Amino acid sequence: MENGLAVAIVGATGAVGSQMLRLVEETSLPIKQVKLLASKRSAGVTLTYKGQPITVEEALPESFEGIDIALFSAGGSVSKQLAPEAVKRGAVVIDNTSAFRMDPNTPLVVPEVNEDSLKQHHGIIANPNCSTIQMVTALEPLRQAYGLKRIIVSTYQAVSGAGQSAIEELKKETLRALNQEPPKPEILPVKGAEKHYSIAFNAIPQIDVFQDNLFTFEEIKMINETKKIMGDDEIAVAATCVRLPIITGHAESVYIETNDIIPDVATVREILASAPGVTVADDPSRQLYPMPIDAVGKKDVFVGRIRKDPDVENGLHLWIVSDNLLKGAAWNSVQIAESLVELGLIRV
Ligand code: NAP
Ligand code: 3JM
Repeated sequence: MENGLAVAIVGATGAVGSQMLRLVEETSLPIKQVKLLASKRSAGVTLTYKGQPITVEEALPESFEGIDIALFSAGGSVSKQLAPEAVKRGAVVIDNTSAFRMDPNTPLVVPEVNEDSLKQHHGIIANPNCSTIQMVTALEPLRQAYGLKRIIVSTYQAVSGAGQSAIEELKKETLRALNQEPPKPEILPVKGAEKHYSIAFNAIPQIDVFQDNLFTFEEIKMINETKKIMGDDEIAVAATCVRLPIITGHAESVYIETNDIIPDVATVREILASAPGVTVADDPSRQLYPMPIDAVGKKDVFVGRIRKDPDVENGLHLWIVSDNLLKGAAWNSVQIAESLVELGLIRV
């Protein structure tokens, strides 16, 4: 048999899947075959991989015959149905949905934070939520240095996190507003919800559905996933997730309380500057801070506006920005695939 990896992308036509395809083109992994899967609707569509046309096929259980790595990004119900079928056929699944994230048998992985947990996988590896990934990537080096007692985060999230149709809705609603036409939202804040609100020139404090405890599911994902990835249920986490009229790039205002007192901001900048996957952009004297526009297309997590709380000696404020489709989704997944090979957990 030919050496190399056969990789399937499930949801290849979507906002996340199309980024996965670009990153699979760039990776140094030895790839012998790429299979592109989506729903019946897109079967027959042609996408390109390294300049060669590949026809998208309908994702079916038998699609995974001979596949080594399956990158799933087609929603939770597709993952629940097809990820076990892929595993049954010998594939390792890297799943971008919330379907398996909190399953105790499924590692939930951000390679910069808990790469070793990949060793415990049973066929499925979960990729965390976009907002969780960028936050834990930036906070883990500070947790290592000072210990972490509490996190309070408010997010400023881009519409691409809700898929291709939400990007279209932002564009349409913006045009309608500029043309003084009445709003006609059909997707946001949540597909299929009773009410929809226009995202144009707005801020919507609802991402995903409400839970009994009055938090939204996006907020609950951030809370639960952060504890699981950092391996510490004692960290207090509270989140408020807000959708903004930005196409790509999530921003987060993050407040942390550490166990040990942080000496000064310069030390925090040094720790973060030497951390993997993190870039510090923090110089108020030059008006330098991260913004979603500058993060688009980049793989790193950007941190700025670092300040010590004036009243709480172990309190620190940070502003964390990243491309939600890259580190928040597709890049973290491809990184996991690269880690699996580096750790010898997958045969090439
Ligand atoms: P999207 O732009 O709406 O794309 C959805 C993709 O799923 C399309 O390729 C679509 O194919 C495919 N699909 C839909 N139903 C399917 C079915 N029954 N069988 C096979 N494929 C099907 O959404 P997206 O933003 O790329 O997100 C996709 C999923 O990834 C989300 O639902 C979410 O679970 C996850 N996600 C994760 C993160 C993260 O933070 N890790 C971020 C965003 C999204 P068609 O072209 O055929 O419709
Ligand atoms: C981001 O199953 C679905 O309808 C997808 C909902 C969704 C998720 C999720 O819960 O998997 C949309 C956008 C995510 C995510 O990454 O958590």
